[in-house]
Amino acid sequence: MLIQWYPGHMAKARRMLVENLKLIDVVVEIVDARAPIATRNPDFDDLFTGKKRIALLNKSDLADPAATKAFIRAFKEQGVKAMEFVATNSAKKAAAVELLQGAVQEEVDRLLQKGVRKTVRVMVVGIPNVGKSTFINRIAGVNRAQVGDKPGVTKGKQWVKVGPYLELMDTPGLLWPKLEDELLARHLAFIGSIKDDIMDVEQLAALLLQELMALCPDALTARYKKLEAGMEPHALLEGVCQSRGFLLSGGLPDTERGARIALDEFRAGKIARITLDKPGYERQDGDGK
Ligand SMILES: Nc1nc2c(ncn2[C@@H]2O[C@H](COP(=O)(O)OP(=O)(O)O)[C@@H](O)[C@H]2O)c(=O)[nH]1
Ligand SMILES: [Mg+2]
Repeated sequence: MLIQWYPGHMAKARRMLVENLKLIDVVVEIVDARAPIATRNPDFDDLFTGKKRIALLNKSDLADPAATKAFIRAFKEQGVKAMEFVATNSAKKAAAVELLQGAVQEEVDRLLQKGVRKTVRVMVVGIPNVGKSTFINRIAGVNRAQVGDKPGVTKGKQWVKVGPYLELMDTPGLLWPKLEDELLARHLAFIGSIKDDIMDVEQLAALLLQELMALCPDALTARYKKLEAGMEPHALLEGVCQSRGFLLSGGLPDTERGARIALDEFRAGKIARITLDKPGYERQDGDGK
């Protein structure tokens, strides 16, 4: 399904992360709350062995709140500290800073007894477009990390100081070499973590509409009035065009326009707050080897 999944610059970025690991006290992995399994990089288990790790379920404003809570419980059961977050507002900023610093509190206290105030260094990692840079800017309170609405905006390494004793390192989005799980691949594509220009958008939108019809039929049919349960994926896409009057001369549905609109509206949270992944799902790829 996907070409150019693991471009050369990612292998280079991975090496850069490894070289900087010795400087790091805590690793914060940002995942997308709409797909907390699909947006976790399975490679990170090997890469960050022995490091303190925190999972941050970002964009929780777009996800189903009950599902987010279930995922946080599941992370905690695996021994991973986790919290939900919305990097585009400040509501949980203080709680996040506390979680970051608390992750190495023992070491901070130990050094303090020797009269040394430790600077906690946090590496912020994750796949492209989950909100790493937005998170750093939120925590640091200034616009210092570059933010983009497309994957791949953060190219190099970037340190950002948050007060005198906390530093965050922004990193480029990292994927893993083999994406073999079709369902998770779709979820990544639906939320926009894979560049659209390497996929067939019409096929992608049709599959998204099919999945939404199963997950939230009421919200979907309320937004696009011509849709009905039981329609085939391509018929759903045509139904979006009919609902919006996206017709070409001759009356044929403009499915390319319909596809872009359906994807954009889903990604902006306009259909409903939806979580695509299910807690407990066992991934079929990416053992990192
Ligand atoms: N709705 C919503 N959008 C977010 C959130 N965090 C980041 N974004 C948006 O997601 C896009 C990618 O953010 P960016 O920080 O560049 O991602 P990065 O590639 O991981 O550094 C931008 O358009 C952000 O405004 C969030 O919590 N909620
Ligand atoms: Mg970035």
